Amino acid sequence: MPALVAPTARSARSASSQPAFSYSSAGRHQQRRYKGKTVEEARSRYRTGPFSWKAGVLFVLAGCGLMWYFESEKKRMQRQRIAEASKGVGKPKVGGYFNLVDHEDRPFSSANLKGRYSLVYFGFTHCPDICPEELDKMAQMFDIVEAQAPGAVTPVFITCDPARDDPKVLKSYLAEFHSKFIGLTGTYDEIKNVCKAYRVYFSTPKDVKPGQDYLVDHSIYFYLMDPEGDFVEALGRQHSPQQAASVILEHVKDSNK
Ligand SMILES: [Cu+2]
Repeated sequence: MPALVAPTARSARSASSQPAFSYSSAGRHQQRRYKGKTVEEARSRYRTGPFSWKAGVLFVLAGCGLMWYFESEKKRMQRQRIAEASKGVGKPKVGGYFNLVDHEDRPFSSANLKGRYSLVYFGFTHCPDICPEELDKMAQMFDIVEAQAPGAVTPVFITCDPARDDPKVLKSYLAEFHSKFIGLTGTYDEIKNVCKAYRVYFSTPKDVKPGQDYLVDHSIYFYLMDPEGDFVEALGRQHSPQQAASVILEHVKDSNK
């Protein structure tokens, strides 16, 4: 009997699950094959079975990938809808042709903005707090955009107060915020028309005496215009500089596709 039950180290491991074989060479062979098969089966099941950890990880990754793809596609479609809706027929057009002068007293028309996105802000240099705050914000978002897409966007400040904001005033004022900002001014009527084109509320008094102090109401929006000069989206106070920059960069990326 001792020979019968002298198990090898291997068979000892699975002894409990093995039936008691009688000791014969055929039986021993069978027993080994049987054991070998189960171990291999167990191993292969562990490696490639439908519920192995690798398959699980792959499954989760594929799921995440698909979700990411559909989410980003959905967002892209939404942006496209926003861009298309603002171009749409029957919608009041925002923006359009203008012919003004820049902060260097050079002629500057809407044609100078073609070929690139532009970020257009309306304000006036005597504005006590809103314009300085918004121009700081504009400088921040412009820097973020520039870092990722250099030269993609032209930042423009159009004054609503042409009587006081001549090119020289614009130049020194805007230099405090960003060296790349382009300041635009013109005659009272030219400015009134460009405000009208951009749907900016215009309340500038017409005949102001020199030295007279007055405030100008104006909308607080950054108008994102596409390379064709069509309105894309208005970025407002609800956007942080980072969020606004992300919105701009997404549109810029869409247009490069
Ligand atoms: Cu202002």
